[in-house]
Amino acid sequence: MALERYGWGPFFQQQAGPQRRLKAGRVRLATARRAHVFAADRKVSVSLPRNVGPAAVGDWLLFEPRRRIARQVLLRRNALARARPGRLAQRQILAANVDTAVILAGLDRELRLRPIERYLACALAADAEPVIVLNKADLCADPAAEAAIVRRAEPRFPVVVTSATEGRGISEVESLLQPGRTAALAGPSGVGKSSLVNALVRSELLEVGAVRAQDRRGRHTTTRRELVLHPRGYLLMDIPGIRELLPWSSPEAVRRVFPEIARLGADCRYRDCTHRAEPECSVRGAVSDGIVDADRLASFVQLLDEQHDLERAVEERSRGPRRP
Ligand SMILES: Nc1nc2c(ncn2[C@@H]2O[C@H](COP(=O)(O)OP(=O)(O)O)[C@@H](O)[C@H]2O)c(=O)[nH]1
Ligand SMILES: [Mg+2]
Ligand SMILES: [Zn+2]
Repeated sequence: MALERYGWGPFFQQQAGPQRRLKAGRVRLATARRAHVFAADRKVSVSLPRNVGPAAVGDWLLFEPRRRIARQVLLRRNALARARPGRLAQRQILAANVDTAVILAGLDRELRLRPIERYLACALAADAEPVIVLNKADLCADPAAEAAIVRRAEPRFPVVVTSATEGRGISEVESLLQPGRTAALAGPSGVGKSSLVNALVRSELLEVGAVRAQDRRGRHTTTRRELVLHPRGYLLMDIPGIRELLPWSSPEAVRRVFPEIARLGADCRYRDCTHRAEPECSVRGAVSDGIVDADRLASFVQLLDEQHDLERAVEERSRGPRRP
């Protein structure tokens, strides 16, 4: 069926049921009141009534074809999400129904593993397959050495070196993407997400902004999250403009980002060891022995803290406002 090109499958079919009155569409981009969707045979813009609720890019919805009104946003298989900045307990969906999380870093500056770990916490919480892309290889003296560092830190995930502007490594990225499956591009502003989408589509579909020369940070040019169907059949989602990512993840998913630390933690003297100052901490022991990187442990501890805070905030919120 035509909808399968856009990632439709049994999970959504079951929710839609046998009815024929409503049509299904996948959200390409959305505002609070409207969603632009891929329907079976065309692109449609539909209104989003308040009772239907908000839709995120990548969501499936059912709409009345004549009146172009959405009637239901279908449950999503998964989502990449973060805590809304300044509102800890609120989840902001970055991309819905994602198969592959393409996590970008820029080789035009000092390599930082910490942001990659944050995006991994999002991806693994969603059970999306991570792919790490090191872009702007043309601005780096030794991209292979940088890639080796990332592969050593994250041996489980593919690491691809690209230059979106020079077309390098693009086919390797493409080899990791499959027809009917959705890849979301995530990473700090200015690393080249839109450029990579462009390089993959080989046309200037999205506006690409110039990096400010003095600080190399990208301008926030893509303010919309748009889903694109590539001629080869895979779907691409550009997640724009994230300055700081507080992953909407879980302590359990964070442990999966740092499996070697989680494993070592089982040997700590205290079951609930935070690996900070407790005696007989096997994780800190491994840091002393040079087996675990101290910064990586600090990152683990911080991400875990954040997720515990998040859990508490959500729990408090669900209990409602406190009485004086
Ligand atoms: N030299 C170089 N510049 C790049 C590369 N990829 C992106 N850029 C530039 O970096 C800036 C930000 O790119 P953009 O795709 O908008 O980043 P985004 O914010 O992640 O979407 C633009 O000026 C791009 O031309 C690359 O591989 N090499
Ligand atoms: Mg962009
Ligand atoms: Zn410990």
